[in-house]
Amino acid sequence: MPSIAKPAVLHPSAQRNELGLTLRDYEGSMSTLCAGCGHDSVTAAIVRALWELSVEPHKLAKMSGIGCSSKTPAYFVTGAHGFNSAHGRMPPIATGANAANRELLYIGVSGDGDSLSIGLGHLCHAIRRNVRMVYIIENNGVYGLTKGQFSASADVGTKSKKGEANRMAPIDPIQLGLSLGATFLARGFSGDKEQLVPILKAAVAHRGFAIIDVVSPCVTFNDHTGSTKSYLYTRQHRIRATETDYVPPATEILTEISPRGETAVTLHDGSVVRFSAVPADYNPSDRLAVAKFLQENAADGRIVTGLLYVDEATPNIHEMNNTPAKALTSVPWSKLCPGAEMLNALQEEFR
Ligand SMILES: Cc1ncc(C[n+]2csc(CCOP(=O)(O)OP(=O)(O)O)c2C)c(N)n1
Ligand code: SF4
Ligand SMILES: [Mg+2]
Repeated sequence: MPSIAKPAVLHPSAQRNELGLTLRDYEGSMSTLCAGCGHDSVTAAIVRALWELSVEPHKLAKMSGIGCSSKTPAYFVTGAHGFNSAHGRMPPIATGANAANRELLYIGVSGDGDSLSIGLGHLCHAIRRNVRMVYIIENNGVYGLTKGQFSASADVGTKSKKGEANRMAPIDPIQLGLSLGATFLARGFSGDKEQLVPILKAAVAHRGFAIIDVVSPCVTFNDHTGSTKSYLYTRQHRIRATETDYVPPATEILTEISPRGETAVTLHDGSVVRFSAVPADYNPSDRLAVAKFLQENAADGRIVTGLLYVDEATPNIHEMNNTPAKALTSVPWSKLCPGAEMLNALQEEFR
C-alpha cells in the first residue's frame, strides 16, 4: 500500500481515452521525491503518453534499478506489472522477461548512475540484443539517492554543490548507443513535456530498444550555478534538433516531405514520426551523419534534444533468437517440459 494515498474523487468532466480510462487511471502512488525533481515531470509525461496511446494497464511491465529515478515506476500506472531490480541490473531482468513474454509493453526507468556506472555493461548488451522495450534514463549528472556524487554523465568542468569541478570525460548514452548499433535514440528535457510526450509515444511504437536520455535536473544536489545539468543551464544551452510529431496508425497519414527538410519515418506498427525543423540535410537514419552532428554540437556546448536516430530494419531480440510468439505463462506445462525421454535424447546428441 502506498504511504500517502491520492484522493479517490474524480472530476465528473475528466476526459476518457479509447478504453474509457482517465489520466488518473495511469497515475501511481504519491511521489516521495524532492519537490521540483525533474523525475516527477518525466512521470507526468509518461502518464500522458500511455493514456493517449490507450495502453492497457495489465499489458504494461515497468522495470527499474536503484536510485531516485528508479523509484519512478511506483508513480505511474498502479495497475501494471513491475520489477524493481538491483542497482544496474534492470537490463538483464527486462531481457529475460522479454524472452518469456513478448506480449507485454516494457518500460524501463533508470538513472545515469544506474545505467552508465554500475549497469553500463548490462545496458550495452541490451542495446546489442535490440530488446523490445522503452529505456528511459533520467539523467541528472549525479547519484541523487546517495547525496549527489558525480555520476559518469557529469560533464568535464561541471561543479559540485561544494564547488569541486569534475575532470573525467562523460559517457553520453546517445553516442554510446550510436556506436553499439542502437536502433532508436532520443534526448529530451524534463522541463519540456510538449516534446517528451511524442518522443515517448514513438518509442512505444518502435520495434526494438528505444533509448530516451532525459536531462532531468536534481534540484537538491545539482541545480546550482556551475552545474551543466541544472534547469537554467539546460534551458540556455538546449537546441531542439528535431521537432517530433508522432502520428498514430489510425490517423490518416500524409507524409509529404517538404523542401524545408521535413522527414517522415514509418515505424513497425504503421505509425509515422515526422521530423521537422531539422537542418536541411538531417537524416535520422544515417548513423554516421547523426554522430557527427551530435559531436559538433557537443563541442560547441549545445545540448541537442529530439528524436535523433531511428532504424526500423535491424531485427529485434525476438527475431534474432526466435523466441516463442506466445507468453510462456500461456503455454501448457506438457509443452514447456519436453519430458525425461526427450531430454535424454537431447543429451545423447552431445555425447
Ligand atoms: C550494488 C549497489 N551499489 C551501490 C548502491 C548505492 N546506490 C544507490 S542509488 C545509487 C546511484 C543512483 O544514481 P542514479 O542512477 O543516477 O539515480 P538518481 O538517484 O540520480 O536518480 C547508488 C550508488 C546500491 N544501492 N547498490
Ligand atoms: S535527491 Fe535529487 S534526484 Fe533525488 S528526488 Fe531529490 S531532487 Fe530528485
Ligand atoms: Mg542520477
